[in-house]
Amino acid sequence: MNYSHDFLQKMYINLLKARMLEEKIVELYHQGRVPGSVHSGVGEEATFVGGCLALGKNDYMMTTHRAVCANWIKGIEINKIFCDLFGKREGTNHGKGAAIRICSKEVLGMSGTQGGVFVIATGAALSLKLLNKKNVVLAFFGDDTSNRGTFHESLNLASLWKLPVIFLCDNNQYGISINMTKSTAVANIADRASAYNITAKIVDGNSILEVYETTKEAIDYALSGNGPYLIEAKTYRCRGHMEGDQCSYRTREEENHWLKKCPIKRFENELLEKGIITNSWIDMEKKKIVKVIEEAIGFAENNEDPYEEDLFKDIYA
Ligand SMILES: Cc1ncc(C[n+]2csc(CCOP(=O)(O)OP(=O)(O)O)c2C)c(N)n1
Repeated sequence: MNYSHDFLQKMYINLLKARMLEEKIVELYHQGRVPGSVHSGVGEEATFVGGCLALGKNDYMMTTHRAVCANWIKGIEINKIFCDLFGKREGTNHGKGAAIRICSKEVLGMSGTQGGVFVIATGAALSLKLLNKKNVVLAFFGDDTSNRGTFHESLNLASLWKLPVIFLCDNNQYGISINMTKSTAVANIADRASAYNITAKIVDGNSILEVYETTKEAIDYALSGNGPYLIEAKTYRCRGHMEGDQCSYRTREEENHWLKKCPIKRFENELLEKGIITNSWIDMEKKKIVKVIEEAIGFAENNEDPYEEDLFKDIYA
């Protein structure tokens, strides 16, 4: 596909935003400023950003516990994201869910319960179909989560009812400390799609262009009434399952091998070689992002803690 320089620059800026946000969250966590747990998405940004950029404003997106950055790219205000991270009142979950339960109209929410994403995304796609809306749901999920029953039940119904849902697996090869080869009976998550008559494609999850183009293809496919689509993006979780994990279950060689495949550096080099961006432009864009992030942190730090009477608001029972 041919892209304008403006669009490629926009993609790169979004990759930078994702990386800088993920790194900032890690830093704040280790300073004791983020309560709860942090599951960093460093290394997987091309998958999250490529998928989100393919979506329209009224398409839905859903993530797991890992992709805080995807929420920013999809359109949630950064001030709100930091309020969530700090457990403040003006966060999307009003101080009730910290880092892994960001939730708003643009995104259906992060699912900290492994497998929740499939049922919620499939249900949302059913409502889009019943309401005759020309939109899709993009559901990110981890490789290990495809071992849960909800994956199989949801894919079956989504296929049977031809629902406009795209299941995008960020296959980072690990479920906590277990390599996929020890937990999962198939070599590729995409292999599971044929059991439900679902079209699937494997992409390089560290290539933003591959993820973006395939997600666009999947959206066209779903909007033409063909039903769901599964994308498996092969990538790597550069940090531990959660902050504090020493990663004693894998080798430093393996980590270094993947560090060299950094999705941001890779796209940066491609654009630099083509003269689409320059080093001084990169510095300028980084400074702008630092400012936005620092201002959002300031906003959140000065935000109120939830009130006692907020405790039972926005919950079902
Ligand atoms: C129902 C349920 N069972 C177990 C857990 C604990 N748990 C949290 S993340 C995780 C592994 C997830 O692996 P994967 O789906 O590959 O996503 P990743 O963490 O690699 O992004 C597990 C078992 C949970 N959150 N929910």
